[in-house]
Amino acid sequence: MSTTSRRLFLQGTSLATFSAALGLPIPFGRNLPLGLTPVALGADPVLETIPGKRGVRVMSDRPINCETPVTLLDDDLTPNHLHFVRNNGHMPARAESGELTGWSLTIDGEVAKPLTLSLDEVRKYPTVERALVVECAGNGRAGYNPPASGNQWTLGGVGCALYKGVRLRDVLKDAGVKSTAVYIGYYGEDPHLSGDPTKESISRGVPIAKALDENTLLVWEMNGEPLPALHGFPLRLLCPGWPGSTSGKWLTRIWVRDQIHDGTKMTGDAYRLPLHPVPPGTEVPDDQMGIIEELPVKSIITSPGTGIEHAVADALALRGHAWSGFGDVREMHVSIDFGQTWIKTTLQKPRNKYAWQRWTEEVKFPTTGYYEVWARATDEAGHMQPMVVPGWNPKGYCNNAMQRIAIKAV
Ligand SMILES: Nc1nc2c(c(=O)[nH]1)N[C@H]1C(S)=C(S)[C@@H](COP(=O)(O)O)O[C@H]1N2
Ligand SMILES: [Mo]
Repeated sequence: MSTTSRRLFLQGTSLATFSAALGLPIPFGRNLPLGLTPVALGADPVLETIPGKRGVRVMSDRPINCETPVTLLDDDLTPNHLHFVRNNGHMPARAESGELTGWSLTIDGEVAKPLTLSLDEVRKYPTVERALVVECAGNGRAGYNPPASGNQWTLGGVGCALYKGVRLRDVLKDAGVKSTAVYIGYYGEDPHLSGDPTKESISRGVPIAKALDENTLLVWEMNGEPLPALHGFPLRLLCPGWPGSTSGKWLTRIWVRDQIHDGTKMTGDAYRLPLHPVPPGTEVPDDQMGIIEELPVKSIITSPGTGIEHAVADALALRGHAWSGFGDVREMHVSIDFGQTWIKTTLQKPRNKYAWQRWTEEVKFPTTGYYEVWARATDEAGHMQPMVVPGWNPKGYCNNAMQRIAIKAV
């Protein structure tokens, strides 16, 4: 081979590889200098924007994962363009095209009468509208040490949007759930990252009791709009209070199982915590891990942002939200003296169960200097947020440590 033809050969090989990895042709590929990797595939292959999102922090774009800066989470209802995204696979073509032809939802397994429903048929069940928190179980992962692999969520892997849909229980009752039913498993249309059509990106579920809970929904609308492509168009499952991963997007099937669902990311250490506390960094055998169910009580400070300067003569207005997988939040406190004393804040009732609750408070600082505001929620089950990161776990789930912000009183 001549030097030129060898160069062209190498160029062709790498272009084909790049093109496959990007999932796109590279029209000007012949101009790409040999040895130069496309930016989108480089060491930090993160696009700064995701179509449909504004202001979010993109952690990865293949698959798409982005969190919301905590100060942008102040709305009672998180707008669609600010709601975090957690994808495990590629976006389904249907979500991007908005095409409904060929879509249906199948309910099968341990049911007397399997159902296959069009979206119009799903919509015929009694409609409910609920503001619901969706939180990724990995939200807060960045706080663990030794660090856990995966997206380094800080505080913004959470949102509370208004959803319209029907109760899953009404559909399941129509199908006639058998007494052998113990769990449901969902399937969605999102292709596996490898492109292998026999693999699912994720297929999780919940025990039948949670599936039949009146708050577990099948939803097609988010904040008054058809479910956005990134959030599961045309239909998604919502299991509020539980790991976001149980709320299957781009839903096509619910399999009623006679055993705990064993789909992708149900087994091993995925979405599981050690059954007993372990020292940080421990390797925990699979049989010592249990499935995460209710997410722990948590709160955020949405205003002010950390690091502000504040005039010591003025009261400082604090605001945020609090929520828990175990029911309503009962009390919300803040401290400006590193936890010596606590001020009970004004806490609103949730709009409905599993919506987050607004808290507000005004504090005054005694003198100029450095302060921290610590924020701590307590739920009606009596759980309180810990001051430091809770029990270390191999995948870095369920970090509900109090949020702290820095204030310079001047
Ligand atoms: N089909 C499908 N459903 C899915 C996922 C996914 O990758 N594919 N991600 C899950 C995870 S891990 C989370 S935290 C939530 C995120 O929902 P959101 O992207 O609407 O915020 O969706 C869940 N449902
Ligand atoms: Mo998640």
